[in-house]
Amino acid sequence: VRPETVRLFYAIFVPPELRPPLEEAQRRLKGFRNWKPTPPEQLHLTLMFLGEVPRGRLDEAVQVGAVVARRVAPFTLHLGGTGYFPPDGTPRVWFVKAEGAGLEPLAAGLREALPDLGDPKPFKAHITLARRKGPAPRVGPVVFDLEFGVGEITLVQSELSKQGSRYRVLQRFELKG
Ligand code: 2AM
Repeated sequence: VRPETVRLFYAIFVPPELRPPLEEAQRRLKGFRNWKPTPPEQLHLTLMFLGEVPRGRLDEAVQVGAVVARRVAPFTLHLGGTGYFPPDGTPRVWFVKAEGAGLEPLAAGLREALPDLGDPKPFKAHITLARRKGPAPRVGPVVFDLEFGVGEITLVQSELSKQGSRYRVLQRFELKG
């Protein structure tokens, strides 16, 4: 049976040519079984996590992606230093911070268009490098100085399985601004 809801998020994916430096940083986690690095092809920045959405609202999510993307111009995304969520206490996520002119307008536009979806936590632009599944030490900070051009955003379906989540790109939306 097909589930009645789909787990959705809007994202910006790291282009293949930017993966190697992130993978190099991820190698610091080798040997710590409880750190699960994000597979390179899954490295992304979440603009908005919609959660479980009724299938009947998929078209709406596609429309919203198109409308919001059309209003924002292509921009440069800058990747800076790493950090942990939560910042104090037991870390669950090791991330790299991202900055770029289009991020806030995209994140805000998507939230305004879909006010009843997602979670109310403020948007924090980051790319998850690894998730911590149990006891494992922190690693020292890494400071990247990487940039890439963002010309599109994507609507992604996340399928949860024992091996982790599988992402399926449902639609790409060109930025037009
Ligand atoms: P994260 O990488 O910081 O965990 C798919 O799950 C994407 O949506 C992930 O990038 C995840 O961010 C993000 N996300 C944001 N809020 C979420 C939530 N409440 N539950 C699951 N994923 C969430």
